[in-house]
Amino acid sequence: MVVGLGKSGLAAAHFLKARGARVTVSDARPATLIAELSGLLEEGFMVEAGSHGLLTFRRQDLIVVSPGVPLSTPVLTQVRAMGAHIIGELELGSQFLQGEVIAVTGSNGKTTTTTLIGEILKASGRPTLVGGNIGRPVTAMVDESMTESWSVVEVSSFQLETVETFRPRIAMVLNITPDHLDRHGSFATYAALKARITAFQTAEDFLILNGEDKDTQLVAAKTVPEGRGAQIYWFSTRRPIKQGAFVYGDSIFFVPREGAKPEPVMPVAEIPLAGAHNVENVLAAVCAARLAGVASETIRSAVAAFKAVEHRLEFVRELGGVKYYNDSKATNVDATMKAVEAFAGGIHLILGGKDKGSDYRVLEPLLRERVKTVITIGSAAEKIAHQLEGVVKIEGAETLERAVAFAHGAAVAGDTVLLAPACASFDQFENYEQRGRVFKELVAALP
Ligand code: UMA
Repeated sequence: MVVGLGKSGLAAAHFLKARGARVTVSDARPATLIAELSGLLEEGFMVEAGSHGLLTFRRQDLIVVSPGVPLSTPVLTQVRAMGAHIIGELELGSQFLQGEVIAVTGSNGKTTTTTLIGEILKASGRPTLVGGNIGRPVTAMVDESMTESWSVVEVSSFQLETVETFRPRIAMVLNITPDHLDRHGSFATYAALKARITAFQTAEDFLILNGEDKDTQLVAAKTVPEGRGAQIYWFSTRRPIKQGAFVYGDSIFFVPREGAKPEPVMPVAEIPLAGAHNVENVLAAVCAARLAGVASETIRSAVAAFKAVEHRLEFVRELGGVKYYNDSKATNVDATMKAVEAFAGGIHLILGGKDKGSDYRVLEPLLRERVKTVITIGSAAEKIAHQLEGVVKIEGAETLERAVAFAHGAAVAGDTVLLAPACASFDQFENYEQRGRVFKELVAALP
């Protein structure tokens, strides 16, 4: 049984069928909205559309859920109580993936870091696959994997909810800040889910953690006490550390094991990405690549040649001295803070979309310091305006189109117009990518 017919569900269903399983797929969307429906029926899948029925879910040997389907979905709670075996698409795929796995989680920076590690490994000549939450389901990577492969897998909290053996050779937690609280209920549950990335690692494996983030330090506590956890490597932009990667003076260093001499890797100035958070992402990637045996010179040239990933603090255009940046991937408050921190001041910030139970008041000091206007869009607009009342000038634009038009009128030479909305996009867009593309089109069309 496969639940959800998005990218993950479709990949998992075909993966299972190719291995001889009799597969039923179930999606809450009505049949008329499932474009693949007739094709699936023709291929011999049983399909349930419009709801998840208990009868369909009972007596299945295995239930594979898509990341977007919470374990708390009533039908899953019911069949779990009856003893059903439920795993996620990542768990399924990882059981069959050949070669070594590097798994990247964290609240922010996952996609950039995953892509960067992929580029470094490719530059070193290793057969490299990149997938997971970044967009290519793990079950779709399996056939291409070989014993010599390195798979770099971006992993979300949604996927970690349903792992039961997932054991990456190298795992990392970049940072843990509040996100997806609407799904997970509390920050504690969300942070505990992130820690599951190391739950099945052993002393032969490596865990890379952010040495400046107290919640990721708690992840270390999860792996160490039993004495059978992964070997921990830290990264820090602020201080030399005993084992891992750090910035000292103008350069990045790596210490392969406690007591060893720090190896110089590259000057910080050669990192071609904006924002201090990207230095952290590079440090994490340096750690992973060195642990995978890639030479420092290869890492240095691959990092220097790296281009910002689309929708992540992506420079769009300069018009009349005003710079426009697309950070549509900033779908939570912490990501927005990092985006704002990348600019000294004069920011017109477009905020809003679908609220995820976030507290926007934490933005207050940064808004006071660097932001001229907050321009709100989407269904979260009212909550944002209410929470930030009196902090900064707020303009309610409702749509992205009006927000861009307003920003264009208000900004003067030297200012920055930044889309870093701190919210999901689903109230007005298909996904954050579409939101980012619409923003870029609107900006490109400005006279
Ligand atoms: N559905 C049900 N029942 C439900 C809920 C959903 O049937 O109770 C159905 C929907 O009708 C839809 C399907 O499930 O047809 C969607 O499944 P999905 O939400 O898992 O989406 P996929 O297309 O399979 O994409 C997922 C990830 N999406 C989510 O985690 C929400 C993609 O991450 C990922 O790229 C893809 O698998 C491949 O691994 C996106 C994401 O937003 C980028 N991730 C979150 C984030 O990064 O913040 C975690």
